[in-house]
Amino acid sequence: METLEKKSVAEDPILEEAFMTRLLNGEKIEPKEWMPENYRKQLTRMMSQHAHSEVIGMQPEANWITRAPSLLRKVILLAKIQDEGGHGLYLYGSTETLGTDRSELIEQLHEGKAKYSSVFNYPTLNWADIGAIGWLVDGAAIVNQTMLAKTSYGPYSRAMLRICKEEGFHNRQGYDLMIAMMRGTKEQQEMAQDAMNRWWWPALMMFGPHDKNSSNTIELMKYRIKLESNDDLRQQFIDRTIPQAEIIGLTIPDPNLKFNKETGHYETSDINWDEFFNVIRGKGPCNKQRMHNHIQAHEEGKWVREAAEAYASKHKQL
Ligand code: BYC
Repeated sequence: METLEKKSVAEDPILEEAFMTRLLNGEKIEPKEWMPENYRKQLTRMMSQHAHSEVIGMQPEANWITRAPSLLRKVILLAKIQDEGGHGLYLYGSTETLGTDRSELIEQLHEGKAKYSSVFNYPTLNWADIGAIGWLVDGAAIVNQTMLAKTSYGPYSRAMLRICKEEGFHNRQGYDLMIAMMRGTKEQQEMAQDAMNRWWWPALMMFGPHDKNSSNTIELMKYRIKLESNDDLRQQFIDRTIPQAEIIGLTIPDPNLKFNKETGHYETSDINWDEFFNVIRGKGPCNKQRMHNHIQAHEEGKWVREAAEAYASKHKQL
């Protein structure tokens, strides 16, 4: 695919001031408009990481397609996984508008230069994990993405609007699955609690490190790419999810959890940050497997890309 010409110049205080004024006025920035190089770099990093997460995130759920307990659950799961692939496509497309070709973004992922969400490096061990992913992982993603729908970059913001609508369905089907398990046998209830125990902390880690350790937040907020901090978003997720767990009889795996009546927020134990940093450095339980599968699928799909390119170039000549 043809790479868009990069329009920015590295430093230009006058253009930068005009750019910042546009951001303060709540204007969206569009692909061919001038933007500071750091704005482009931060967006490319974050959006490509987001695209990779959507696509890698298909793997833990796909693990259960052949074992879904009913035709209805299988159809729902297939539709959800297909949606995640579509989200990856919108996001790669949006990222390309910043001037980096998708093949380069994928190369960065395969070389370990680009990240994807830590949460997808955990295994799906029982059927209730599919419920926990929809309810907790998509639930965390929605909190983050509802904020990103107001981001300053037009193509990212528009992709988020559509993605959030689909994530709403994903979240709902996950919670519905957990409700069904909690209404089931003692064994099914134990499976649901086991899934809750294993996915709660990784879901909280999705929001990234504490604000004081978040190297990118200040610049991202200055450029109105991110409008709220990691800790603020994480707190919103905690506050809305705990009552949902309690109402269906699930226990949050945190002995120190308490509700602070004065602040109106739940307080949790601190997250195991050693675990988080290990996972994002490639040492989580499934990092190797996820990358191996992605690289293999990419290589096996080479002929499709070649055929599509040959067709496109022939079509251009006609
Ligand atoms: N995992 O300065 P910080 C989905 C990295 S998928 C891995 O706070 P930032 C779904 C961070 O990149 C939806 N790495 O970063 C799909 C940085 O390293 P670099 C996924 C993480 O950017 C299928 C360093 O740690 N959502 O819904 O300010 C099935 C310091 O962090 C993580 C998105 O991708 C992490 N969790 O904030 C089901 C949302 N956290 O890059 C569901 C878009 C941090 O400097 N992304 N790091 O080397 C974001 O909103 C932000 O990038 C983050 C991090 C909140 C993730």
